[in-house]
Amino acid sequence: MYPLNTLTVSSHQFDESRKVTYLSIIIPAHNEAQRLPDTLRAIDAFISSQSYSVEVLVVENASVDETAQVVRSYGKGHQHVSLLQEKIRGKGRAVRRGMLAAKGEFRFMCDADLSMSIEQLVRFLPPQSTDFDVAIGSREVSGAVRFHEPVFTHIRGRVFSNLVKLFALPDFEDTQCGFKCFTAQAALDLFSVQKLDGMSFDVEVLYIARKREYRIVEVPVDWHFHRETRVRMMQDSLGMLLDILALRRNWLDGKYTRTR
Ligand SMILES: Nc1nc2c(ncn2[C@@H]2O[C@H](COP(=O)(O)OP(=O)(O)O)[C@@H](O)[C@H]2O)c(=O)[nH]1
Ligand SMILES: [Mg+2]
Repeated sequence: MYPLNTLTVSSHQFDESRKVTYLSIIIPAHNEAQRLPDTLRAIDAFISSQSYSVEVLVVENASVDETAQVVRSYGKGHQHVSLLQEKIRGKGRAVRRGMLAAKGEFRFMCDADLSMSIEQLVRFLPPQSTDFDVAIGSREVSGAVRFHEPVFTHIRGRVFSNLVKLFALPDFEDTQCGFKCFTAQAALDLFSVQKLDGMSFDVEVLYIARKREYRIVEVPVDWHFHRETRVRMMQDSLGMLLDILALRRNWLDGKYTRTR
């Protein structure tokens, strides 16, 4: 691990020969051609105010819009931005690909809609968060604020959270926030055995992390509801419930045994 104060050059002056990437920002993107340009610009503005090296990996799969082209063209003028692609749909599949391909000492997954402003990323890194393997954004812990969330959406989310608590992770109030930071070691260890390709991969990753006694911290976030969603209400919700019920069985069956 490289403490912040050992990397004193700005990201633009960064000495490539040291080959140290401090932070990887991994953005899963499905049909995000509209939202991504603003997001990439906001991330770049944030990066330019930080004193360490950052790479941005956008992982696209199965989009029917211009997501890939948007990222390719943005990446031409911004060499720290790369596009990775998978053929088959699934947020879990995309995040796994990004986490395993990343080079950063810290690997941060980040929803394309920036429902949490990117400036809050500093809350997930030293010196604000220390002694962790996994730092998860939470909209429920003390200090978190939700803006403009419709009541029904909130209730649906809470029902899901309570099912997660009951069947898999009793200690966490919010496993689904799209902003989570992993140390390189935790990312490689967890995502190399994690299997779920869809929206419930967060629960699976945290379940394995808990079983392996990783240090998991919850980071309060200010989170803004965005109506536009890639979640398919019936299909994804049902799939997520079945996935959660399968987790403990998978663990008992040794399906998460380390491969290296
Ligand atoms: N690569 C990829 N990203 C996905 C997929 N489904 C959702 N996402 C991304 O996951 C993030 C969260 O999606 P969003 O629609 O904001 O979910 P919500 O906030 O829960 O309604 C966004 O960056 C989406 O583009 C998928 O199948 N593949
Ligand atoms: Mg969203």
